[in-house]
Amino acid sequence: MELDIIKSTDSEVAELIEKELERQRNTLELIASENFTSKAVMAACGTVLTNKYAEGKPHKRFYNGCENVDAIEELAQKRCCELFGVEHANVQPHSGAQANMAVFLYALKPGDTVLGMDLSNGGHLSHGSPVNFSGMYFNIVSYGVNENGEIDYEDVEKKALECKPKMIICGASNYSKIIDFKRFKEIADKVGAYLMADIAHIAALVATGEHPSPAEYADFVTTTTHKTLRGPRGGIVMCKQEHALGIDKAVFPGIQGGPLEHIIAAKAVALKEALKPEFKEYAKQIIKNAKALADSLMSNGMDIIGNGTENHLMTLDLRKYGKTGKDIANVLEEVGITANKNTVPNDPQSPFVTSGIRLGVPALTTRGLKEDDMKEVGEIIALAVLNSDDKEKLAQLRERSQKLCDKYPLY
Ligand code: DSN
Repeated sequence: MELDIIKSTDSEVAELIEKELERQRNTLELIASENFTSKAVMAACGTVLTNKYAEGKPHKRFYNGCENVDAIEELAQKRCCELFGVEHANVQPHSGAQANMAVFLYALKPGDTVLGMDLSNGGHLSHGSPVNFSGMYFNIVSYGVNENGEIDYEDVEKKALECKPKMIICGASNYSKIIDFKRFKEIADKVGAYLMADIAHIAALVATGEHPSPAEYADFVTTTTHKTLRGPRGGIVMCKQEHALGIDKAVFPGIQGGPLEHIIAAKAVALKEALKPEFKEYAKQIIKNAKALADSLMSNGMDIIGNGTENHLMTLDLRKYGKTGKDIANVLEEVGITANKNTVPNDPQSPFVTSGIRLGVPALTTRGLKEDDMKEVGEIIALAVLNSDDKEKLAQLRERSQKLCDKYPLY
């Protein structure tokens, strides 16, 4: 940590960073989209590369002095193509939403129809939410999930045949089943639509074969780099060679200016880590840990949408206890567990209140927790739900979660 250097210039910011480090060390992180990068990834973010402007792409920049960032960006592209088995990768998007926006800009005209997963059913803002550019400038038709939290592919096909979308989006922010990319491709082909797969959440699982890959089916594959992939905050668009030029132009100058070469360097480092055999073990452990957590919660009487999980996350359904996601997320924070409220299928509560909690294990798996530990985490969560008004019991649970934090030190 470079905290001492920051401290000598700005003690206020340094102190807040220090507090955040302590928060991360002393809480159990179950937000499904968060993770802990390696020190190497973090160090790359804080390098002299932040000083460099490099609009354009490697060897076709608008400014001089780009030979080093060219080589770094090419390394990131090459590693990404190798890891995901794709023909082309643009590693410049500042985020997953920017990666998705670039695909929209390249593949669609304003007003075109897009079929995407509804946000409150597990989709993403940038898959057509009315409050996002995607929902404002395009005609969005949404599909959802059934009570078991599964995509109804018949329904997706029916909707596609009715609305004839120019693009279908698959991939989600809260979906605990395997996504059938082949089936989505068949539907897209029936109506002549592009297929975009947003694998932000499951990137590590896809990269390591723990989840089927969309690479051979989707025209565009987008991801973030900071979730299961364990890199810096950022996005990537992958595509077949025929779309490479158009996607590159959509990223720059279409929606972004200068790329963040320090973050691209960190992406390169993370992608190198993800190509190592240890990363395969990490992805396997994510699956085992998620299953262990779901089993522990269910054996302690909790309802999980779909009765389990096939990936890294699950949704705890609080309806039978008459409790809300908003309240329980706060209770969990009190016992040292960070998670987010989330809607359940056909949620009677608004998205600001919700009846569910999304739980994901990538960060705790990075920290080293194994199945037995997840059993304990499941018990702590269940007891917190059942005793949410009992301050004394919650204090005891806080001690139990602190024990796990102490057993697996962070940084
Ligand atoms: N905010 C992310 C998540 O939590 O899934 C999606 O962008």
